[in-house]
Amino acid sequence: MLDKDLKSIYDKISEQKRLSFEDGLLLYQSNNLLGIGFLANLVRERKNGNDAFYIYNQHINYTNICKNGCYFCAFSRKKNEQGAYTLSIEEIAEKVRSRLKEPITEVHIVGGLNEDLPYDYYLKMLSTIKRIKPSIHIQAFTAVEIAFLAEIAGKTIEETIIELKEAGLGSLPGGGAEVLSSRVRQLVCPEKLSAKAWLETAKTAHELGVRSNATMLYGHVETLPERVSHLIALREAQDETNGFLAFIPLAFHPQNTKLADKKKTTGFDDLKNIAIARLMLDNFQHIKPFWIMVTPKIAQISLSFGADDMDGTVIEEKITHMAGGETAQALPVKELIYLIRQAGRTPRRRDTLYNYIERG
Ligand code: V47
Ligand code: SF4
Repeated sequence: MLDKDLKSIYDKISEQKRLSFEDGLLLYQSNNLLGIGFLANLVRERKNGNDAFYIYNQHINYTNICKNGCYFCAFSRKKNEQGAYTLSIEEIAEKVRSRLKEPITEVHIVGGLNEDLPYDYYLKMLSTIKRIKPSIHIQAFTAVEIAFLAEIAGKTIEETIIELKEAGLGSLPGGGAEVLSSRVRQLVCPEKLSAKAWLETAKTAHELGVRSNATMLYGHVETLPERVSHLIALREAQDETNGFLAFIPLAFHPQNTKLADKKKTTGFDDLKNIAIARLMLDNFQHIKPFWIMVTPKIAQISLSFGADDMDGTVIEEKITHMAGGETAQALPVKELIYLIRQAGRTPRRRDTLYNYIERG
């Protein structure tokens, strides 16, 4: 199953040696999907045994009005454009209140960069949710939103994170990383926070005790070496802070975007990407395919290709669905458990920080 090139990577993996840029490129250039998956599975089982995690969570996208207008985004709107929306604090509160009976442990909040919202809106959003359900972990605002909030508040990134944390922020989602390359950002999101600033913001959060995720949006204009460099940039940041919880590859959905001429990613590329991430990111504990983007079927298979986390119930997702995503809006817990069991793994309900939760 392993040809000569993959055998050399097998040797490194067996000795727990770090893979180089060249190794990463070699993996991306190989079409030996089963060989790459086999290697990734070795690392996956070494790190997480037979566990496959999932979480009972709820997503809220508070506004789609965004000044950035990234070319890959079908979710964002300009202020007066049809379909533009902003949820009031009361509407957000109602979304949380309406599901109080469910054992949701995390609310995951991401939105656009809306210049009409005051800094206070974000603080109120956090404190209101915490008042309604004090035990909930709020995973909110990507590094891009954090940098924007600091700008509108006239504060440093550090001061902003401290205040958000006091208001109830638990951790940051991993969005906004896209591909950490100035060439790619210039082509697909020229207005967005730079790669360097994204990494600095994530590291500042980690230093303040706020963990975060990291993502990579793949399948548009990026080259294979740029994917490898992205993974290495994350690995180096993780060496410094150890603050990243999980890596989530995000498969680009082209429909309704300015890059609509691009093809959708294939299952082959999705699995390869997950497996290579598992192999390159030796200091990340968790690799999480987002089933909303890669489909529940690919997410399930990926549990044998390096992944150890099925994300969660999600409940109401807009970013992928506005870009032509055809997956369901939510997966019932029963279905997640079924998919995990059918893959021969042990389902583990987790909280945001990957502590086991007994199912009630
Ligand atoms: O940064 C935007 C991506 C991200 C498209 O941390 C698209 O657990 C695909 O942060 N096709 C936001 N992707 C979502 C996000 C996230 C999602 C799931 C889990 C976690 C986590 C975080 O969505 C953006 C961008 O990279 N995105 N448009 C699109 N057309
Ligand atoms: Fe705005 Fe985020 Fe969409 Fe970019 S990806 S346009 S920053 S909402």
